[in-house]
Amino acid sequence: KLSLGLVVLPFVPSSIVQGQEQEVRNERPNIIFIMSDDHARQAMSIYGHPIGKVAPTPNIDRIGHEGAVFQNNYCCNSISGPSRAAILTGKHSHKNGFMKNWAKGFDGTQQTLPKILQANGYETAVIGKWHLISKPTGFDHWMILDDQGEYCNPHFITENDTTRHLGYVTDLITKYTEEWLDGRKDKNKPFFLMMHHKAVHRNWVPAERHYHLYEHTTFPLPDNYFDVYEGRYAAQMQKMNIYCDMYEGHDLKMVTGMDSDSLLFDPWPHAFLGTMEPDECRRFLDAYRDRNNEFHSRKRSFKEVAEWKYQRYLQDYMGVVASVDESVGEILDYLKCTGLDKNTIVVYTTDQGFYLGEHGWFDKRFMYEESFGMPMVMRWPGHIKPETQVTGLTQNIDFAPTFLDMCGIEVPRDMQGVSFRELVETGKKPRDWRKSLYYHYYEFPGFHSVRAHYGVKMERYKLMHFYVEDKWELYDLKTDPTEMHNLYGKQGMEKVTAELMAELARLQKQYEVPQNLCK
Ligand code: SGN
Ligand code: CA
Repeated sequence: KLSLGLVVLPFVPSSIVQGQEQEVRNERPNIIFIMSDDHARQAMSIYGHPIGKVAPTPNIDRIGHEGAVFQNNYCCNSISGPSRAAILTGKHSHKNGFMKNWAKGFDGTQQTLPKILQANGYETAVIGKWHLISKPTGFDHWMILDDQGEYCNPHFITENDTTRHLGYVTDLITKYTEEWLDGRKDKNKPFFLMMHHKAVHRNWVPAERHYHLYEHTTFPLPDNYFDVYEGRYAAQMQKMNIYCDMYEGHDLKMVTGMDSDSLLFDPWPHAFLGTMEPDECRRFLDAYRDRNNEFHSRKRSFKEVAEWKYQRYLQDYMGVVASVDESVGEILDYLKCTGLDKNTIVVYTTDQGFYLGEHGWFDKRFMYEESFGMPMVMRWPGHIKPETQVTGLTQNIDFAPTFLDMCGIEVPRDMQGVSFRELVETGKKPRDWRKSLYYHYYEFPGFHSVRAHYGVKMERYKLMHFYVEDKWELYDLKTDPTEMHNLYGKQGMEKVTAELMAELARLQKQYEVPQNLCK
């Protein structure tokens, strides 16, 4: 039965990798969309960054090696709820109505990807972080974390109740995902599963088996860790600096002194140590004791403390990544064992990028590359060749149209994203592929004090406008990939600036951005 006025097209694979023909069945594919939270591109070894080299992610990389790695994938608004809403709807924030994390709930009556898939015969489920201040719609099964969710013994919400579940959040989500896959009612139906981890979100509490994993690892400090933000107004005004703004107890697990069990500043104890059972809490504090004692064993300069904090941050962050990577490995093994791997598209991505000490920061929100970029890998045997590199500009608003296209379902005209199926299946950019991306961040005032801004990214240049304060920034990503030198207003940049301004205006018109949202 069709609804929403949609047409199911006969499923014809648009390209078949030689030698794998026998594996491609003329069936609509299943989709497992695995999305973590705040997982930086720098922290996935397939992207070749020095951090990924020190702490590799072999299972996530496996998806990319067996399929495609997206080199230029971006979000449209670098924050959780808005990115999730863009993925569900294929629309920019101003169109789907979810522009900030905390303003109002997602309007679940609108058209969404799971609803369309469901109406076209897919069994749909979401398990894990939802973070849209609303009940999921369009899912046959849902089991979501309460708000951001807790790392230890988290609460899950279902249609019936909210219950605390004993265990580590990443492992529980993996378990419930496999249980759902096992228990699907009609195994002849294709399925669409959104598996959404809480990890790697703040405050970076590793699974107990990983407490010591990176304890003695030294991570490479970014060159611009001590950035002073010259010529960049909004960067000067933010509050997301590792050595100034990170909470020493909550985030860095620092204690008051030698052999102390009292954390330094932790504004939300109920969401951290308070979630652990007494024996778990003891083992946690014991695990950090020697390294915290070592910190207190001598006096350190401001710079030394700042560098120490970076190491502690990365050790915990990558410890949390380790369990996500294990989870991905487990799901891939599950698919192989059950034979589902042959006709299942597997995606691993995250809701937006993140800073791992670049500019001295953690968190996201800015249109600078680290947080604007969204790492993504995708495998689909018989359709995506191993080791495919996707270099065209893609964005989270494209996911819904792409999945519909891959499932042989017509893409509704009002979706603003476009299908990148051809890009990923051929590894080549169609000639008319987009040359620019639009970005718009709204959440100010808000956590971390990042000023509202919109902007345009083209292959080489990026223009950003912090519109409330009317401050512009322009970067040449070829000569300045870490965006340290604001070229706006500099001599010789007039022509480039005019071109970017025109492109920005064109995109705002194309996407129908109301002018009152740009002031
Ligand atoms: C929490 C975090 C912030 C983070 C937002 C949004 N503080 O409020 O650091 O920016 O979530 O993150 S915490 O100490 O409570 O974790 S998002 O990924 O959900 O958008
Ligand atoms: Ca996030």
